[in-house]
Amino acid sequence: MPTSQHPLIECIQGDIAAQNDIEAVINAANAQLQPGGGVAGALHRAAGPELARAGRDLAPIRPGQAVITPGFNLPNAHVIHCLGPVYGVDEPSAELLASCYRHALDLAEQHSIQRIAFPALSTGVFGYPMEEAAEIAISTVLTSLANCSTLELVRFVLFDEASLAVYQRWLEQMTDAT
Ligand code: AR6
Repeated sequence: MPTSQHPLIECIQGDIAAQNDIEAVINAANAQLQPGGGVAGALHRAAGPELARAGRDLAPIRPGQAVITPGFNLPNAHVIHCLGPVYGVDEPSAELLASCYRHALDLAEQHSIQRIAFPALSTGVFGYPMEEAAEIAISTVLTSLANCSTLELVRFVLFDEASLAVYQRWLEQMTDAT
């Protein structure tokens, strides 16, 4: 069940490639915007080969950057591709991870997107500890939403129950504190 400690933010357990009611899904991309494992694998499989072709024109991207493409065969009109930092390698990691969330939300605003879904960027292959990554994700989105006018829903889609619990706790803590 989604949580609703904030009117515009929810956290669910699920698959980022199966968010049928969302206009833009965020990809945990690689610099070349090509298929990979985890999130990038799931989104490219569901979108079809045109997504990789669209990526070729925009690649490479740098850690912290975000670019937008159509969603092709996905149920979503857009994919926003973010290159998260590799933990302990791309520094400052926390700033680069926050920058991914900020740039993704900026792109959503520019394209008048109302409903957006994020996976837990950098917490898989890129090794970012879930606890630290969740704190950055939630705090950055909360701060950025204050300046957004078109966004109506930011959904965090977590792959497993443990990650969902971490996100829910941070969301609760930070919305109680404000
Ligand atoms: N839906 C939602 N979350 C998922 C899914 C899914 N289908 N699959 C995995 N996760 P990752 P990164 C979770 O590795 O760390 C790729 O190969 C996963 O459990 O996808 O940013 C790219 O090509 C983890 O918590 O992204 C890049 O090279 C989180 O999503 C590199 O990996 C992110 O895991 C990007 O690494």
